[in-house]
Amino acid sequence: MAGKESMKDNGKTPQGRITERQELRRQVAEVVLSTPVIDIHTHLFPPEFGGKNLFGIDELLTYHYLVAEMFRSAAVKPEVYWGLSKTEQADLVWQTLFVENTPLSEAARGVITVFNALGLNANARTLSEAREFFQRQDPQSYLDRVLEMARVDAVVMTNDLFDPKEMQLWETRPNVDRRFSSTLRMDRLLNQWKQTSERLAQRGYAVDEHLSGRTIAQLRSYIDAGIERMKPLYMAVSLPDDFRFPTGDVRNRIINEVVLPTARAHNLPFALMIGVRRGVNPALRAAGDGLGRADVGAIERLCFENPDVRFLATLLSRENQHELCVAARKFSNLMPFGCWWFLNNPSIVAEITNERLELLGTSFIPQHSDATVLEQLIYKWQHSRRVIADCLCNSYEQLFDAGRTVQRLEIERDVARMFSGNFRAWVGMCSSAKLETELLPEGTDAVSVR
Ligand code: RAT
Ligand code: ZN
Repeated sequence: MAGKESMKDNGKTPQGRITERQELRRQVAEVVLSTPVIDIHTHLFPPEFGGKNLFGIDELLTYHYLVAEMFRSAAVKPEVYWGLSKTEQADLVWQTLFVENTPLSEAARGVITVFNALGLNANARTLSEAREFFQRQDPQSYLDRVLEMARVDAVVMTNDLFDPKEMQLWETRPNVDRRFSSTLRMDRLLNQWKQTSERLAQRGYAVDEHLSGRTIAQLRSYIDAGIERMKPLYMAVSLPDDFRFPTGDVRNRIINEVVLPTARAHNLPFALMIGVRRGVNPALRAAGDGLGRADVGAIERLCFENPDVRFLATLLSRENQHELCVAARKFSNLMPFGCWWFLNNPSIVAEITNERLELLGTSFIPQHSDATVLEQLIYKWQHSRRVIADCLCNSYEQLFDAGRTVQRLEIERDVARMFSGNFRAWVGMCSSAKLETELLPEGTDAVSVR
């Protein structure tokens, strides 16, 4: 290992520079496993949202990632499966993927990680012990425990302001758990405008399918009211693989005339999640979505035309990941985030994280959980942290080989930047000046996180 300072027995120089690979691996793992994270995209809700707060074994096993896998091994037709009760569905998934087969897939292994973390028997043949355990839990203290286990400091929800039922919940819940922040999900606005405009018109809004008359102004004030109520950190949309920009179609017009002006007016970033092909096999319902390769040129164009708007971007196709890194090198208003959905597998997370470290240093957000069920935070973060630690270690080792050692404080700074600092700065959770003083070790030059 490189480094001209004299080596101490413990693998560190008197200045705290780490000079042994084993010691480096130990310290990086320690920092990555213990640094609190902001989970910037989930589908979780706090207990005050009642039935939307999903936790427990039946929810875990009926997660659509597992349901898709179950259909590959069980001789059950989708229409029969959907007619079962949730308990029966969970039993079938357990029997199929965990008893009759070895749970080798990432989503199935995740359940095993959760069982172990909670002290449950991962070799059980039935779910009775697990069901008893989850029934005993008090939602509030259990939430505290799970967040602590996952070392998740803050959870960002996905909130649909075009869903009247969800909006009704917001009206009656003035105090949301402070660890949960909201985002405004724009899918119904941007992907189903015809139906959404009809529903809004029925509710008395002066909007129409062709965006004529007062439609744009009405949409702006509808969203402004949602922002006032929900105090979101950003706006977000999932888009199909064939999303193009600019085109002048109705979606492009709503982006240009409603979403981007709202982003400017409220200083809110806009998150683009591109590449999903909804309903490739509709019989599988939520498990039936697929993916396709997106046009990164559309993101570049949005960033170029709107230098005053901050964009977050995650792409579903593995083939898009390198292009996204290159686009981020061109546009400092673009923040790549997460290894989304079908990419959240160790081999692919490693590949993407290495690519991002090599092209972007620490100026990206390596992961989000996309958790829908509370306990998924445990496995998704545990699995991701291990991979990220390995990738980071490799990068530091390469740096050592090139002639530079790192200190513990530098590792802590780097991980804090990726796990929370980049996001905080992007959404204005605190000023970057504050971040710099919080995160940077003494005597190190301040580097802007933006
Ligand atoms: O990852 C998922 O669970 C997907 O089903 C979607 O929720 C996706 O993440 C999305 O936000 O659209
Ligand atoms: Zn999601």
